[in-house]
Amino acid sequence: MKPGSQPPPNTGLHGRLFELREVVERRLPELLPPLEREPRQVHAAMHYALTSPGKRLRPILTLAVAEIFGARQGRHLDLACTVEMVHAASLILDDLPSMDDAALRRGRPTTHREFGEATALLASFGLLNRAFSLLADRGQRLKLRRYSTEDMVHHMADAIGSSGLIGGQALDLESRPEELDLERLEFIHSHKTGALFLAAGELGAMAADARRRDLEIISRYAKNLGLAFQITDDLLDVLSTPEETGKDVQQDEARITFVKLLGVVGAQALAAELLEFAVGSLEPLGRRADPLRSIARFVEGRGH
Ligand code: GRG
Repeated sequence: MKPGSQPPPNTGLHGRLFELREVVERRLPELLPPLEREPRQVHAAMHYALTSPGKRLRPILTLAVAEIFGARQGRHLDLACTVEMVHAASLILDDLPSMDDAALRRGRPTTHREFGEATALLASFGLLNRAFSLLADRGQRLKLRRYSTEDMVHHMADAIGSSGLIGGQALDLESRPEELDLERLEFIHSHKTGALFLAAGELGAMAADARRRDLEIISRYAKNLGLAFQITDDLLDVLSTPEETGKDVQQDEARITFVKLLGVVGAQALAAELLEFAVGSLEPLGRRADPLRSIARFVEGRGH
């Protein structure tokens, strides 16, 4: 470690997943415009939001999926990083005063608290556009047989759009607590959180030119993983301290969450069930899907 640099945060990731996180960490800042280039404030906010210490679980998922289908890491790393860029862009928006009004994210002031709202908004759109520009460029370089660059761009755009993240977020904001039953809550979060996990997994399979039926296996796995992840996020909110999550805790007080509907034990049971489905769908891939089983175990561990 360089003198003066910070130790990596304790993400709870081990083995290959930890190594993949390191690889992503090193690459992310290299993919953004340099800090000294104008508009400096927007570029600083893009770097701030993207490189603050997150788990990098979504790009790890992309890389792990691509690896099990035999892709070489150097070829799909930047594609995996585009998923983290979209995630960082969504976190900036999610934290805004008109949305969650959060003060703290990843143990630091949220982007709008640090740079002001206008710069935070521009940084979010800057990250999204950088992600799509990279996706188009790196997708083309892969010269795949089964998938086109357009397939990748479509998948990502759909994941973010009003039938994905934006849709889930909109329904989350507009739903009155008394309208929320388990079915609606699952619908909201399979879009708001699940859609990007799905895109991350599918992008990994496409980047490795996986067969269509293997892509379907990954889609089933990633859908269940994404929803389980959100449930464990709700569990963390009640079971952890701000030091552990890096977020304002009990931020969910006014919101309906899986824990509020099902209780801690019920939410843990639902997460476990979804993860069992996720892991069950990997059966045809045999032992080579072990890294994806490790990701599922990691997610389950967060909710205890
Ligand atoms: C236009 C990209 C875009 C989005 C607009 C604001 C919005 C619509 C959607 C919100 C999506 C969102 C932030 C969902 C929450 C997902 C979630 C559980 C985030 C926490 O993820 P972690 O724990 O965070 O992986 P780290 O910090 O580790 O990356």
